Amino acid sequence: MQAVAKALRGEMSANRTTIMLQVNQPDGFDCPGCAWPDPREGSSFEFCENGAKAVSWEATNKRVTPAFFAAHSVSELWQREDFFLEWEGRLTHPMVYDAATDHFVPIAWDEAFRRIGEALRKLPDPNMAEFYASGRASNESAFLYQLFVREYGTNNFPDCSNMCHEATSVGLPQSIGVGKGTVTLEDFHHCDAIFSFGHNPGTNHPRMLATLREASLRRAPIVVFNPLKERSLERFKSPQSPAEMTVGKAVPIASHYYQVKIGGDAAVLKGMMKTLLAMDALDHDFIREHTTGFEALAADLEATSWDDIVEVAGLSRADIEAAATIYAEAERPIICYGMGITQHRHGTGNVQQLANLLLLRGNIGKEGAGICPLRGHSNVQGDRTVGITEMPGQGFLDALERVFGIEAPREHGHGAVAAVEAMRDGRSKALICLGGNLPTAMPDPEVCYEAMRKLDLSVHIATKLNRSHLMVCKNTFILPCLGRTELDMQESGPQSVTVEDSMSMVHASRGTLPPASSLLKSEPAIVAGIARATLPDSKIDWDWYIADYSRIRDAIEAVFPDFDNYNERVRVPRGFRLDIPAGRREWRTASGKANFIVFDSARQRPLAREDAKDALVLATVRSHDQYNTTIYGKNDRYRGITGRRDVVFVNAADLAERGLEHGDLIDIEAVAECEHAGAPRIVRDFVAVAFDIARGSVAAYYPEANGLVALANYDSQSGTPSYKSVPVVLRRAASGGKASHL
Ligand SMILES: Nc1nc2c(c(=O)[nH]1)N[C@H]1C(S)=C(S)[C@@H](COP(=O)(O)OP(=O)(O)OC[C@H]3O[C@@H](n4cnc5c(=O)[nH]c(N)nc54)[C@H](O)[C@@H]3O)O[C@H]1N2
Ligand SMILES: Nc1nc2c(c(=O)[nH]1)N[C@H]1C(S)=C(S)[C@@H](COP(=O)(O)OP(=O)(O)OC[C@H]3O[C@@H](n4cnc5c(=O)[nH]c(N)nc54)[C@H](O)[C@@H]3O)O[C@H]1N2
Ligand SMILES: [Mo]
Repeated sequence: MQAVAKALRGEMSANRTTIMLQVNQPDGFDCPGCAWPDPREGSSFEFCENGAKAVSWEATNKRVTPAFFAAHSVSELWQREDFFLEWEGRLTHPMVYDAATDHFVPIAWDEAFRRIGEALRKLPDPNMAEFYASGRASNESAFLYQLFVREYGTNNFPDCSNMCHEATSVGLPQSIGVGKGTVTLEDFHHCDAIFSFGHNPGTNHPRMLATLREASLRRAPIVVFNPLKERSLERFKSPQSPAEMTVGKAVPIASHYYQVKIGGDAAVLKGMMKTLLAMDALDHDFIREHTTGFEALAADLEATSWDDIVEVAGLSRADIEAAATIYAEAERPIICYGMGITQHRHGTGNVQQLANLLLLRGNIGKEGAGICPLRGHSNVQGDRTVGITEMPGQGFLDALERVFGIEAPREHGHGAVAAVEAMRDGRSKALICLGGNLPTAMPDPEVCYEAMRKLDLSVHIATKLNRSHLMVCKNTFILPCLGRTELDMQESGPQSVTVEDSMSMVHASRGTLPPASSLLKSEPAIVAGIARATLPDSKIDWDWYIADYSRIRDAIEAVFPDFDNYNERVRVPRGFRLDIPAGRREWRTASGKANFIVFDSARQRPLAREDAKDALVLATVRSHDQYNTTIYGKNDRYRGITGRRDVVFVNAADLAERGLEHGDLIDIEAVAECEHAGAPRIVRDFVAVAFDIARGSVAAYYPEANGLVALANYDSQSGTPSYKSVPVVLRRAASGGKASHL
């Protein structure tokens, strides 16, 4: 709890601090930190230092007012660190960029809406506008947003999912007919083994540690595959257990920790499946009754040699066989995974191998077993559910047309990479952002920044100032909105919104704090304001929906039968679960069965340019002190880093082989096969940190290392950027020095 108290101190006044008591309570607001669900009884929020940081970051007493913008020009703000921009506090007034003075100046809401509407109407084609969404938006704001955009006439919905779990959204429907996890929190109480691939829960889903601890205490094996030794996956001290806190005895988490090479998971999974085949540890009845593609999978596994598997995985055959044996002995295993699986050139293939492994033993659709993607943003899954997607299904569009009398565009639109490419090439001229920090989160900042500056219109609906707002173009607006913690008062009274967690539970969230400024509008109200001004002949009475959000929920229910009785069911504490057909062994795939999907091994040997000797593979990761592009501080407690973020974690033997040492300043050059020699992509003067990480694998922080990731380097199936497989070479920095501190 000490760390939680520290996270709050100085940020919030005493009465604001009591807000913590309402986080993730049935009548309070949903924690904006992550999408891990809460138990039916009580809340595990008290565990969560990083949830506390996310809440206090939003509930800060500091303000970014027109006086702040008058004092700082955009060029000056551009020179400041990302940390400074957000640290200055909450946005209070709608602002517009004034090129003559290079300052943002206040503007009245109606005038801002009018000018935005005019600019959008002026575009020759609605497909020249991009409508980004980050995953904090509630179901209500996301639904209205997509409705507006489709009535306007495009399916250009780049969103943070495109950089995150798109490999899940694309991969799992092909495998099991649904792009979401199949387990509930309850299943974790019944499982007898947990396999964890490529996620770091101590930092990114801290409340999950309570669940892992409980499983460890009842001696369920927890098998971890991660190139880095992440301390919170090794052991955990529960703040709720006096014995663990005072005597200092931590509970071990991982029973087995395998340091797979970056990008080696598909090989590991193939090795595990090959072992199951050899042991004949398969559920033949399930395979016969519920699946297709087994023969092709088996043939491919036979044809794949152990030598290849071992080389790509970076693990011995004995280790992989041991892991497979634990899996085979479990009656009810759960597989959890995060960005270490999805953010690769073959992210979709990775996800599908996880599904294959489960299907071989009938481990989907039975209590205590299944697949568990750890979603990122607290409502990223819900935003997708209610229609934020560039690839809408025809049935959904039919329903929109039927319910609202609009004509929905049928052609698929742009995801995040395609949106940036279109802006870069001048094919798109407007960008509206419902939250987030798109160009900072994307690969290749230089390309993204330039693309932003070429637009005719950019609009940022945001709680805090960030770098994307400073990439100004002809017409740039910052529209300040209410956050989760704040009271949302509309004509019919205080409003609740709803969100969906990683396990498909939909529940209400109601803020109670007085808004950071009397001028703030809610996200749904801002979307409605833009819609009204853009579509004078709209079929939709936008203000009527804003007066009472239960009307928006009724509309969601009318479009999606799954939300049957939405307003009633969401009143129940903790809400209700959306149907996951695969969870009851109903496979909504084209074949009507669950599909084994063969991993094309050629895909795992991509990466480096031919002339690149000596390449290592770099993953960009989060520190303990950040929320995506929001940097809270420069420490990374569990990895032992203090006061800096310009570090690169390298195996000591890999350093020695290059004549380098811990603390040396080094330059990192990306050598992806899509890079042109002669146009080097380099970050300079990073500090080498000798770390317990797999040989051949290195790691650095996001977003500092984003300059190494090429926009063209993504998973061809899902479009997810390969933030976690960038081939690089390391060399002593031209400056030649050593870090002053580490
Ligand atoms: N406090 C906090 N919470 C957050 C966030 C945050 O930034 N801060 N972000 C939110 C969001 S949007 C998301 S998507 C999630 C992200 O949550 P995570 O998925 O945990 O995110 P990352 O830190 O990117 O890295 C995941 C892990 O993958 C490992 N890894 C890297 N490459 C590989 C590989 O090839 N194979 C395997 N097996 N492992 C690999 C890394 O060592 C790291 O431990 O967290 C959400 N929650
Ligand atoms: N190299 C590298 N790049 C990555 C990743 C990686 O692992 N490595 N991870 C990727 C992933 S998984 C993701 S999800 C993306 C994240 O990309 P984004 O979701 O675009 O980025 P965030 O940093 O979460 O956005 C932060 C901003 O959101 C705004 N904000 C906060 N709360 C609210 C709110 O309630 N409403 C509104 N309207 N705005 C709000 C604030 O202005 C804040 O500055 O980054 C991706 N980029
Ligand atoms: Mo994410």
